[in-house]
Amino acid sequence: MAIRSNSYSERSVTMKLYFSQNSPYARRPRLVLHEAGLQDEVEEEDLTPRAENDAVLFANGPGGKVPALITNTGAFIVESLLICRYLDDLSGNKLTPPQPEERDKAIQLEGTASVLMDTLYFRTHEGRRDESHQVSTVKEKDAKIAMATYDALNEAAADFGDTINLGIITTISALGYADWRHPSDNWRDGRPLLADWYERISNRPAMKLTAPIY
Ligand SMILES: N[C@@H](CCC(=O)N[C@@H](CS)C(=O)NCC(=O)O)C(=O)O
Repeated sequence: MAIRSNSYSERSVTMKLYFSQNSPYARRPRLVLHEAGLQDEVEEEDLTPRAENDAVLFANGPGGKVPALITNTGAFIVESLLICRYLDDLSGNKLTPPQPEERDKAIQLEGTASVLMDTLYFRTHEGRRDESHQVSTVKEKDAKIAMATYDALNEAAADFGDTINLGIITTISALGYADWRHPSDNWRDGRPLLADWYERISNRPAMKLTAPIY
């Protein structure tokens, strides 16, 4: 598999972020892009991974997944966490708190919310397998992790205020996905801090623009 060559001259070409509207992973870098004000530097293209779009995704790299970023040096970067870091760096770290304590708290939050996103995503896929092949202990364990993660996020929400950072962005992406794919988790129940914060933050234009559609 050929990896795209570095044929672009630096800063001469707008970067491109491939996304799919309902991918929680793709929502993370999209939120970074909009919250850090990088709209003029990075163009977005909806490339939902399905057969007709595979050619573009696979032509650039072996994963065939969104999100993916083509940089202005021609590199093709995958993995939401890396793309978020790349874009934040480009913005002059607008979404990373400068103080060590706040920065570390934001990274801890990002990790917790990443665990939630993965566990929700895996549970969705386990649930799609033929009933006879599903492993109930896997689904139960993932559901238990999700519940513990919602609790941890509720506790952390006491300090969220109206701050936007990479941890907050991952939290929004994971909870938006939970509402879509796992509404029966009822994550708001007994977690008023998280529920109230989410209600408020969801009104921001970037949150509305990137919310899953269903
Ligand atoms: N670890 C990756 C996960 C990306 C991922 O799984 N993306 C999904 C969409 S939510 C995808 O492109 N799936 C298409 C496929 O697997 O064919 C990340 O953080 O970016």
